[in-house]
Amino acid sequence: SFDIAPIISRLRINAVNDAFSIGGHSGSAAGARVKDIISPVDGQKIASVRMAGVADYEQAVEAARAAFPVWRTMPAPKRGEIVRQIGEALRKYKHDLGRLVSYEMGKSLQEGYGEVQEMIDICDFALGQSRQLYGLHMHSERPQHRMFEQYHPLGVVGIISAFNFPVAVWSWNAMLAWVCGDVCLWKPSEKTPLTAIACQHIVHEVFAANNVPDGVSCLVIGDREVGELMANDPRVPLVSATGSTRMGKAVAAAVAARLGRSLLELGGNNAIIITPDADLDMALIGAVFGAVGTAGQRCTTTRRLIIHESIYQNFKDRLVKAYGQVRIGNPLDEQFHMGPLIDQDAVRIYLDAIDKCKAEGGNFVVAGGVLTGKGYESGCYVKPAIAEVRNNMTIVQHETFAPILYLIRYKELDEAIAMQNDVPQGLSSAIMTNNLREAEQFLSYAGSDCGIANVNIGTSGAEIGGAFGGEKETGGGRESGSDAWKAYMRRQTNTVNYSTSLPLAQGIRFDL
Ligand code: UN1
Repeated sequence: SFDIAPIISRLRINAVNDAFSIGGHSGSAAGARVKDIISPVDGQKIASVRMAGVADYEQAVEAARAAFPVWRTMPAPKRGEIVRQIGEALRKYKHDLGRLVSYEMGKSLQEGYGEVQEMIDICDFALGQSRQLYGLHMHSERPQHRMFEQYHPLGVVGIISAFNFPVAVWSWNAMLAWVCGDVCLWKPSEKTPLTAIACQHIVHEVFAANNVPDGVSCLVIGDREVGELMANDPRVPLVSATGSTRMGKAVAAAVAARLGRSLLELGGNNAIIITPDADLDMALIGAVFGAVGTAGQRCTTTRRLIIHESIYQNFKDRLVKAYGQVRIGNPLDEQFHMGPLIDQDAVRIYLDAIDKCKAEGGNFVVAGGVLTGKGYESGCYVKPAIAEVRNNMTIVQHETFAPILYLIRYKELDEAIAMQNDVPQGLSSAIMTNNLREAEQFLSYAGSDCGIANVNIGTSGAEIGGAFGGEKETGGGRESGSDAWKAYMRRQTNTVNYSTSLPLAQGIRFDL
């Protein structure tokens, strides 16, 4: 059996004391509720954490506020240099942190390492960005006037992250926020607090070596209540939240009520369109990895395949055969492709979705089910399933965070694109084709309505350099690369008059 203890100790997780943490100092109000963190891999308890209450939250947010004036005074490239050092520290801890991600969350070891790599990549990106927080210069309509804009830090950025990418999505937010001069208050998923505590220690090691005040990185382990405190707190000008659409709507409403900003990255219902001109070998790998990778628990997971009728039977047969080769088991053992779901609640939701799909007339060509017996003692391992459905079925319109793949057939590309778009979510999408006209139509204004649209690549596995996020119920936010940094700053337009008179804009005359 896998021994997590040395990793826990190398990552310095003394979890029971870590209800909240301000830099390297952790604490907990007396009487705090204790939660056991159970690995979905083997059902063993990894550690217990204390859940923060209002007083803990208060201490953390005040520490963050106190650190802000110091941090924002440091030049952005200097902040970038510190983020570079965080990237170096993550390289040093990649092996341990990747294993802990895999053990606490259940994703395959390859994906656990991939997640840490994604953090390292965003550190590199943020370092470069720290010298490129550009505003524009514009020509004034008035003589001897200079007009320009600049970006200033916002203050405390609240980050609510989900269990499925327990650390990478936090790092997209935190690394950019830090180079932008903001301070961060992080509420990780209560299902995966240990990786968050490990990251807090890694970051603190670097911050302490650079005399950065503790409050620049604050962590609060808690449940929904802590998220609500953050969403309602005017001291937190930006709340960046990743998770379900239900959670996002609640956060958005609370933040909007105080006219704060929210940055939302919510559910997806991602489809791949497979046309007669597709390379079917590539389509097969893209579809299978997209559907079973991370056991179907990515927001970018491939949930629907929209397949042309002329290749439908052939592709379905190949898919069924490929699913027969997917090895399910301990994600820390690299012979397995797919690990467990996060917990038994997720298993119940998966089983319920299968029942609902059947009740609506779905035809399962690969049956699902819960795995039992040796190696599956945690009760969280399930079989990836495939069902033939209609796009308008209620269950197909819904994002089920599990490896259930829906097959839909189409005749005309217009119809395929319409079905791809005809869901409430708008995160990721893909077309498999070697036909230029089909590809360009898919990418055009009349094509995919998603934030991410790929050609000959599956729906998951975006690189950090692009803006990440989606439309409609996905929440509209963009994180990570491109100009996503702008969400973490406030823009100020400046006009300077260096003449000896005071001409008014729009030619208005006002003489005294
Ligand atoms: C998520 O599932 O919340 O594009 C993020 C991907 C990963 C990030 C997924 N790079 O699949």
